[in-house]
Amino acid sequence: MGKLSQIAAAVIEGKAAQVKSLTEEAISEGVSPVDILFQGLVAGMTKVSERFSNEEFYIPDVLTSSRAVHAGMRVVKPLLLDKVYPAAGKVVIGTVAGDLHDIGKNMVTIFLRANGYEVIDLGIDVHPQDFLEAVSQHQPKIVGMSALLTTTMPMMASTIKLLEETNLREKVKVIIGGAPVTSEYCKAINADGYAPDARRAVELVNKLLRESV
Ligand code: B1M
Repeated sequence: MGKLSQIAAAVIEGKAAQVKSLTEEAISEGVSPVDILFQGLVAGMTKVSERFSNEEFYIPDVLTSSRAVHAGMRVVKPLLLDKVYPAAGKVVIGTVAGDLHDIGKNMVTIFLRANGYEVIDLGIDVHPQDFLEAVSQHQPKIVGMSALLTTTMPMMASTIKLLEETNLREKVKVIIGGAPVTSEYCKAINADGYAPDARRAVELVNKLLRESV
């Protein structure tokens, strides 16, 4: 089995220490950190998602696999960020209120930072008021919201509404993402853009900032 498949398998088995050591070995063998992220860590997590949907896996299994993904991400993150870029712009990002899923949001954060953006990561369970305060304090060009639950997606709309009510909406571009989010939902809530994955989130931010110049 190749190193990337071994990493994916260790994620599925929820073996954080093994994921960490396999990731370190892969790096020392010259495997690209981006391939480790997508073909190792995310590939493993995708299988976990499928097994969870098929009821072969339960919440504790998903949780141990999530921890294993984070163990690998901690190894690749500095390598994706080791280049020095001029500051491309400031982004405030968070997972919306009531939602604790952060793997996808963390990937978007890593990719934005790797592309020269200064990212203020507000973490998980970020309430509309917290986004508002971060926008006032940091004055970013972009606000990014992630949601993985259909029940928490409306928090994206609530945050945009609050930004509108406080006249901060026109100062920022709002982008959204997460597995249940769609471009139709993006239009419906008056966000500026939706990205289905971390790479396209960077492309979207680049595009929005080019348009706003
Ligand atoms: Co939960 N969970 N979970 N979960 N979980 C889902 C989302 C679910 C689809 C599983 C299922 O039932 N099939 C389901 C939601 C159903 C729904 O709403 N329709 C679900 C549920 C129900 C729950 C609980 C309610 C379970 C319970 O307690 N009964 C509970 C809720 C907790 C809460 O948030 N309040 C819960 C808990 C958990 C864990 C804590 C165990 C764990 C999260 C750990 C963590 O994140 N630290 C977990 C996980 C891991 C999942 C699944 C299996 C995997 C999510 C993931 O990390 N994917 C998920 C199943 C699924 O998604 N099919 C599931 C990998 C990640 C790389 O992808 O996050 O989509 P993703 O991010 C992508 C893109 O979406 C995009 O880029 C990323 C990378 O390319 N993207 C953005 C994401 N954010 C973006 C932002 C952007 C742009 C792009 O701009 C700002």
